[in-house]
Amino acid sequence: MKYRSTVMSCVLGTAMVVLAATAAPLSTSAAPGAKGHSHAPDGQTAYGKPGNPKKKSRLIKITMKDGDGKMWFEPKAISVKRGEQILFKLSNIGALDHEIVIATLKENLEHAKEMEKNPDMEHDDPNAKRLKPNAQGEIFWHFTKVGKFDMSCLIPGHREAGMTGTITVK
Ligand SMILES: [Cu+2]
Repeated sequence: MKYRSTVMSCVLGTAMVVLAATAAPLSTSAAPGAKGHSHAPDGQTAYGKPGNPKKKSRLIKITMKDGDGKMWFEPKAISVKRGEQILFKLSNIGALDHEIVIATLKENLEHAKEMEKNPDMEHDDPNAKRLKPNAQGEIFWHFTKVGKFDMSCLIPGHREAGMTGTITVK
């Protein structure tokens, strides 16, 4: 529930950016709520934007696993070409709930701290998916920017237990 209000504040933040831009087109100052991540009108972020299902995509399978005190994704490293749309087919074959959040490393580390305060925060954003054991899901993402990005499970303790990986966009 807490997360939804965070999303709302992000939406409000975007609205304020738009209003500020209308009032003073040359202003480049950040609006309140814009820190951490920004939401452009088309969902553009520092790590890309939600995919367009009408355009072609490449499928990548990611499996979530846990056992012996460890938790991880398979594969742990993914390589993408700039401009590619990726359909991530997610499968949780572990014994616990898991999630995957795609973002910059900085954003995911900040987000992880919020999650420690609000462990029940659930994600249903285009860049994130939470799955119960034996559940499957999808993320459809358009990698529009070159860089090295992070994919992590932000349920408290999981990233630390190994549930993190990298997405390199070339
Ligand atoms: Cu997890």
